Amino acid sequence: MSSLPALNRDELEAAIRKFRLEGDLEGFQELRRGHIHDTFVSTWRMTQGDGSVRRFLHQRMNDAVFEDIPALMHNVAVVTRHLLDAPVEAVDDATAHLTALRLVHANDGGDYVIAAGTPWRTYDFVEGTLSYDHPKDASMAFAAASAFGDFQVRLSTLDPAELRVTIPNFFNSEARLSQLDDACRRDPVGRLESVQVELEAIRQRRDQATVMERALRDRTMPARVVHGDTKLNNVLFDAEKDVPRCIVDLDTCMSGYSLFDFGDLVRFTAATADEDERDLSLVSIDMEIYRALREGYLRHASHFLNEFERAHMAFSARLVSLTLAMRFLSDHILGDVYFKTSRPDHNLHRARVQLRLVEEMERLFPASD
Ligand code: GN1
Ligand code: MG
Repeated sequence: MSSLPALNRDELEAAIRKFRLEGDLEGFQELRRGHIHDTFVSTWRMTQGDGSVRRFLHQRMNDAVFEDIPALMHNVAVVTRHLLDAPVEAVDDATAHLTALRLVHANDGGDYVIAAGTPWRTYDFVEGTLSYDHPKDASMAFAAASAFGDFQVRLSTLDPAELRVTIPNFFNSEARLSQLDDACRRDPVGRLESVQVELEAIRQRRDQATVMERALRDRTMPARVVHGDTKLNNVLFDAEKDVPRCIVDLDTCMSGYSLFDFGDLVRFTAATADEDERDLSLVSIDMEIYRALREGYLRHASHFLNEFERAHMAFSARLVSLTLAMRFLSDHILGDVYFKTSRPDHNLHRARVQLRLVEEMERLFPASD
């Protein structure tokens, strides 16, 4: 299981106190979310003024996954600043209440600190919001997709070259396939024999892995700044009004291709089951949600998508699922060294869900849809 070394309360408090936070620390607790970092929330009572309470979100960053933390934090700082400065172009229900994440500076003025041997960062906690693994209804899916489309529009004025590559080939399906091939050649924990069915499903679709990379190489499709992890739970919704308030998890904001974000949004949000469901008969695509995601995404993104991109929306949903299946399967074969796991064969179950989603998408809509 890939996770960071355990932490005691004193170490956690020492890390938190390295940031410019005012008032009395009342307490902190862990927030269990995500497969990569460790997240905590602290509560502070103001000693001046009305004695109100403020909360902050702290993350112990996983420097095994993100080997270049300065580059990662450079990107987060550039993107948050750009979002805070960029005006919202078209205001509608999905974008009217959006705010950007705000980093809290460390006492030394930097954007992150090293504490107990690992890197930490702090954000303002976005109060009064909730996140969802499954949309309540089609209008929530539409709003999330619309907010991600708007996010891309606002970042379209940021030169992709300003952002550093934090994980090489992160969006590159060809490279993910080579990494899987490599994992199979090494087979370090002897799991290869037991994953032949999954490997065969990927083998039958190998050709798909080259489509987007070829289009990027011959400039049929432009490289653009993307979010890179557009799961529904990376949109914080207003707890009362159900409208998007903030897009979070900016770690993979880098140069990529726009449809990656659309594909990732579909494979997570339109899925009828959890990402690690064991009963594959429950895993399919909710077509009403799928259609709402398309419409929502196009609400803002249609202004800049070119002909190739418009023609490959459905394909991208298949490809992003297939590629994530390769990643989960590689990690299973390598002995679970990347994604956090909490049960045996967790990554294998996750890979199976993604492969089932690919099959369901193939059954339910054409790639050229
Ligand atoms: C990881 O940790 P989390 O849940 O934000 C992963 C994404 C995957 C996702 C699958 C840096 O994101 O690429 O799509 O799991 N992030 C990284 O749930 O690898
Ligand atoms: Mg993420």
